[in-house]
Amino acid sequence: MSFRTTAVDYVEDVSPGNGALPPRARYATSDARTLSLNGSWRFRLSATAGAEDDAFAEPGYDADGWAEVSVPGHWVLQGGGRFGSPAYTNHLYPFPVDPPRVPTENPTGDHLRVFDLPEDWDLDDGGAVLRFDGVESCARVWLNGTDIGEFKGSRLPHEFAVGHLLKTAGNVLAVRVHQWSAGSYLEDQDQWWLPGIFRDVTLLHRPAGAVLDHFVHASYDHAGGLGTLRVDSDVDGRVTVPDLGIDVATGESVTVPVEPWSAETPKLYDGVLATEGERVPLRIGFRTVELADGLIKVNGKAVLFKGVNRHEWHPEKGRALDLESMREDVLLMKRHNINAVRTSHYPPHPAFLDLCDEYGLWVIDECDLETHGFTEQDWRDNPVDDDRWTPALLDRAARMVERDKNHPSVVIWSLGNEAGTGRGLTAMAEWIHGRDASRLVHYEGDVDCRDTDMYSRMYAGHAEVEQIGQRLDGGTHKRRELPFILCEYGHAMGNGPGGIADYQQIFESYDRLQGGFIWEWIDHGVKDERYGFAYGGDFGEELHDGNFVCDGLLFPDRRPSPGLVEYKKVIEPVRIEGDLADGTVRITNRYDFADLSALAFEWSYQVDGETVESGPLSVPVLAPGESADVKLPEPPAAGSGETQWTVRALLAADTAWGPKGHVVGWGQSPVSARRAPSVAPTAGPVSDDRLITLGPASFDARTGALRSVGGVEVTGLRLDVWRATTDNDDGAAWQTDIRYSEVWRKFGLHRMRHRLDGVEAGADALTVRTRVAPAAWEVGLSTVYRWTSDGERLRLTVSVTPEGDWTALPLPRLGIRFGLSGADTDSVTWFGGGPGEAYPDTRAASMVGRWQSTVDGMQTPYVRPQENGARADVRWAELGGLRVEGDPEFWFSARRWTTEQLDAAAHRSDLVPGETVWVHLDHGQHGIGTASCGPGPLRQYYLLAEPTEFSFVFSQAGGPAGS
Ligand code: IPT
Repeated sequence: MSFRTTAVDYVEDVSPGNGALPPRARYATSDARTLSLNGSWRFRLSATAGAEDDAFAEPGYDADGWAEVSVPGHWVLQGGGRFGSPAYTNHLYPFPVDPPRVPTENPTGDHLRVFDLPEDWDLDDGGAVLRFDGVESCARVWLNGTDIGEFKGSRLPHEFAVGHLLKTAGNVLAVRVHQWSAGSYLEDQDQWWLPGIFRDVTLLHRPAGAVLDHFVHASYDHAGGLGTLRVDSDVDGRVTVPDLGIDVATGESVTVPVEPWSAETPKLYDGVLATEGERVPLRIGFRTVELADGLIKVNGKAVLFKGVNRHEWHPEKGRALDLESMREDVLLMKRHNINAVRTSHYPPHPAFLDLCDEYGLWVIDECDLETHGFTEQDWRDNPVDDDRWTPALLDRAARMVERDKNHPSVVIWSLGNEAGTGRGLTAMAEWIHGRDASRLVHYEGDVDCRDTDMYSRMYAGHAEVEQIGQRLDGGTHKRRELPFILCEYGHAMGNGPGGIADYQQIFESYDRLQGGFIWEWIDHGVKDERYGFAYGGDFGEELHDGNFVCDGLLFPDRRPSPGLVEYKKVIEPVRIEGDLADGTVRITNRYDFADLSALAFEWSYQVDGETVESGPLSVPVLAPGESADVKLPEPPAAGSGETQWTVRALLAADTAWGPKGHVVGWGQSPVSARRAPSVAPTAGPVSDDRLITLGPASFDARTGALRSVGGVEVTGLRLDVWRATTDNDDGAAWQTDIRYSEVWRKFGLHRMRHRLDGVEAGADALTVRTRVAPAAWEVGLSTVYRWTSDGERLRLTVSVTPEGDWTALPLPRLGIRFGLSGADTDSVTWFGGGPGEAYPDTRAASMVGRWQSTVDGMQTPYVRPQENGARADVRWAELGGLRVEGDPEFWFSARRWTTEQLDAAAHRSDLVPGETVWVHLDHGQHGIGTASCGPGPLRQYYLLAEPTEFSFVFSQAGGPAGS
């Protein structure tokens, strides 16, 4: 008996499918009836594609014994493990590369749903269409026992004409879904492999004379302020736009004064396309996208993309995203000053684009195409360079363009991602250019820009981007004439991304650079009882790429990570700067289209981080690009202390995406500088056999170790250079740059030993001399702790002198750590940078003020635990009854586990609070960079091993503050 049956041949066929209708424009609703077939479906899982025959598709089949799954959904995320599990690979195909063949082990889900038509659905009036918005990866469909076709193209819609098959009641819809198909070779995106009917299934009534395909052309002439509208429709009808007094026939152009659409001012006009059989609502945005003067221009102006790459993700539902999560994504983007989305790496659920139109985001709509795994064989046999696959590629391009062509937010079509180069891509670009000349075409893999309208790269370092900005990068003649975008940069894996402020500064310095898109929006962690959030490998995959799937600006539950807060600040649309001490503040409008009329400004004045006065600041309504110097009021009469101005730009009124008072941008400037704490060494150490006392402190007489300060017990105080390496310290395996965590571990910076060289109780100081060094190497840090006191306060000065050759070895951190009783240490107050985490190259959003949190609240919950939670520029901090002042300011963190435990943890669930709170006071931290996929920290953020001295003053919290 032959195992392969004709019934499953289509699975391994390079063709896109059979039986589906030509693609057409998508619209959310019309007056024609629709029936959602979402909900609970009967489900049967087989291990292979040909295991079961087609009997289940026959009416009357008894599926009572079957399980159930929710549609939309992925079966591997349902059934508590009964239906297999998710699997994650970045670019490796999780099956042998033998295109278009797939493994015999091909999980196949039979889905069954019986439905009645609503009573008033008239079967004699016109036809009906069955629409699948997304099925991974290949489906065959039967309605009432009739095989209506099969399709591939997971994140693309497929429609079938089914009117002739429908009955008023008891319709049987059977869908067989195969996890692997020839299509899987085209869908090698860096994400979980998640089979299933993961988007909506809908039955649409198509009355006689209903709209078929229609194309809304709505351009804007910025010189005249005029919009031109023409709606082409396969079925003739009329187009009305009441607010514009438009009433024209389809195919006819009309030009009227309009307000244009932009991501900043997303003006949509409601219209209707009425044919004999249907009234389709139109949401029209007038805008013109063009390549002019070597720049991407919309409505005559060059735009600067402040973008993110967005995969669809929900920690429980995978890519079966609900509307509320989509809206949350858009609102979070808008509230964090993001103005653009690349829909990496496939067209999103269509409702997401409706939201982009409505709230205002520039969209690069990317096709569902990636063949990255072929890189392992130097791109040999790459489907995009093999004519047999071209129909499938063109089908994908058409399904994207036709579905999404009426969205004003979509300004650029992208052919796909990481698919090498080849004739198939050229064919796609040619087809798209021919079908829609009103948008530009993007593909990063086309380094010569043969087929594309912009030069695009990913993860290029700062210096190279600057060179491109200066047009010194060479390349083909065509490329040299084109604008540049970084379609991916700032890899947001774990702690980071570092260095994005430096990128932004470069983007803003050269016209050719039109911004970039952070990789990526959200961590794809899977909610998991064992781990909190699971990542690659947690489901026993034989091949996987670990936590590389958690590299977003949002945690999997959509809580913003510090990276998003940083990005918000870096890309803020209004810049507030200047030496505020001279009483003026310079405000710059960095929008491309909007003036500042939507914003209200507010000044406040802080003494020692506490606001003593605030008030409104009147700022002229600046046009895009304009600046003004605005006079601040007389500074309040404040006593001694450190003083500063803070100026904020807020939403003046509620908007569609943010409430009145939402902070859009801010700036700060010192007025009078901080006075460093000084302690006159009036008390001297007093020793007995066991203890040395010095002012409020006691020390072990033999080791010189601090035991207590002002009654607060302190353990384990010593120099610390180690941090639990971040994903960016670890770097990607393929990086050619130095991967610092490897070097650090090689030289033993995680296992430094502390040799005691002497404890000297002098007249006015206790001096403890040590050498801190790793086994096996001659490098070391000669470290002297010098303790003095004025009787009430205790000052520690740490002097560090590197010994041996450290030139190639920056330090992860340099500071001290010590333990406090966990039971007595919970709330934390500090004056310095906050409220969130910051590191040398991720500190733009760190605002100087008085902040309060708890030890637990100071932790950043990276899915894979790693160094986190440092607060920058801390003048003083209080916790566990202790007050610490820094000279100079320091990096402050505290946690209920040691750095070693943090370093060893693979998931949050590995972090078990101990009895001690470990406090870190760091003089320095090494930069973060983005070497998990991209360049490491810039040189200026290196923490070099150099002779260094820094001090802390300890006293009882709440005691006399004095400085
Ligand atoms: C780049 C991919 O385009 C993206 O999908 C993602 O995998 C990202 O990297 C890393 O998270 S490809 C990279 C190897 C340059």
